[in-house]
Amino acid sequence: MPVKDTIVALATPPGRSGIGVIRLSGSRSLEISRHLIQDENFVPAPNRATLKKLSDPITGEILDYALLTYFKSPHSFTGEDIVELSCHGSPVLLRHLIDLLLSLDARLAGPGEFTLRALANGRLNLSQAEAIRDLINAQTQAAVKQATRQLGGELSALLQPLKDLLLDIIVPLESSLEFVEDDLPDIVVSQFQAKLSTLINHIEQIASTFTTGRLIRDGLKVTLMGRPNVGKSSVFNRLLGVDRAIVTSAPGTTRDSLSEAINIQGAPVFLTDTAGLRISADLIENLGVERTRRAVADSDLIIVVLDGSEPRNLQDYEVFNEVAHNNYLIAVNKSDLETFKEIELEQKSKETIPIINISAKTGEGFDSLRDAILEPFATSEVSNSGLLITDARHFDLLRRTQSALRSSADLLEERASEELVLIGLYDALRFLGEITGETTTEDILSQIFATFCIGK
Ligand SMILES: Nc1nc2c(ncn2[C@@H]2O[C@H](COP(=O)(O)OP(=O)(O)OP(=O)(O)O)[C@@H](O)[C@H]2O)c(=O)[nH]1
Ligand SMILES: [Mg+2]
Repeated sequence: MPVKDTIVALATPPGRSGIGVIRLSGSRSLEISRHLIQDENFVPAPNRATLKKLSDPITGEILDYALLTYFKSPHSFTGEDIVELSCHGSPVLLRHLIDLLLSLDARLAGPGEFTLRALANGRLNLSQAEAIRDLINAQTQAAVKQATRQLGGELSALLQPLKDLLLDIIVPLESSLEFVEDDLPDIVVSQFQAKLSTLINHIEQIASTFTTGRLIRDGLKVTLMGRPNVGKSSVFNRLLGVDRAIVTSAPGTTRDSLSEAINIQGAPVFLTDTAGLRISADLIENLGVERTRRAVADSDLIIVVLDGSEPRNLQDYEVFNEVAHNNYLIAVNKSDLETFKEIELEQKSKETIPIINISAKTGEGFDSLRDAILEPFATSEVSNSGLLITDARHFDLLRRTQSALRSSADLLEERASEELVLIGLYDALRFLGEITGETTTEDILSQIFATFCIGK
């Protein structure tokens, strides 16, 4: 990977803002910036902001008054020379300044390239670099907390004792390979076995946090479904806490799917209200029904809304047919009405499908509904957990570590030769190392950094 050239990118989001920060990293950062401030001899004190006039290097026209901050290698985020220009946050101005910097031979940074350079220069490890991406993308407080912990190096700290324990098995096995003529004595073998099973259990426990960790990071897609007028939009509004969707007493009010993000116990939930499911002569309504079907296909969970104040009808059964192959729960709405009846499902799967009585009008039953939404996905109270595995890559590597260790444990049990036992142990060590990036190959790195945004 070329790390010699000097890269530039907007570090703040595109759009109008109070300030916009342009960041340069590389050995020529300062030299390139000098052209914009038209002072060839400018030597800023590191880590200090200086107010400077930025001008067009050719015409001399003043473009902005900006704060220039210089971070001298190796004491910077990337480990290289960095110049940050805090300009006024006009998208037109910022684009023009970046164009000028590019014409002065800086190169536009690729996604995550600043962080990649930080990694290459040993300023952070791979799981910390991933934590920066996750922190920026975090949707809830709980996700921010997890990313910050990982950024602080907690994941690497958690894995280090495991690697040490693994080396405690590898090293004596290697030396017995060299020096011991006979088979390993039983007592030694059982010591190794005990250590291996401690390791396997520990990794199991860490990996099992992924169910909750994934939920916190990626969230859930939940779709409300039901025949017209059962109160889907009313349920949607109450879960949101604002009157977002239009509610009327006329069936067929919602024509198009409507999505909003909510937060349930720290987990981001993307909630979609849909058009009531019925076949109608109305073209727009039928298009809406098509969208409903698409939302259903794309959801982790469907909430089938029924009107508990009325008997079930054919349209309700039509809804059950639509969701038969999905993960769903049933919310029986309008529990505040006199005519409300708890439902008896004739479906054979009734024991496994949660049924919750609610009233979108009074809010009754909504706490149970929220719990029921997370139930199948969260193993523990979401916001108060310890460090969680949030990344599918990490989870996969932990699983692979486990199976490598298990195969070594089996071979040890069969008294197979030390060489064979060692293969799985070295694999396990490599997999653990890939989490923090000690043993990650170039192409995996580029895949990971492709998921970053530009300017990070
Ligand atoms: N009493 C009572 N009325 C409710 C409740 N929830 C919804 N309603 C009423 O039921 C009617 C339909 O509500 P909506 O939320 O528009 O129903 P919907 O399922 O979104 O309807 P469509 O968009 O037409 O499919 C409105 O008159 C609501 O005020 C409830 O819990 N109790
Ligand atoms: Mg509606």
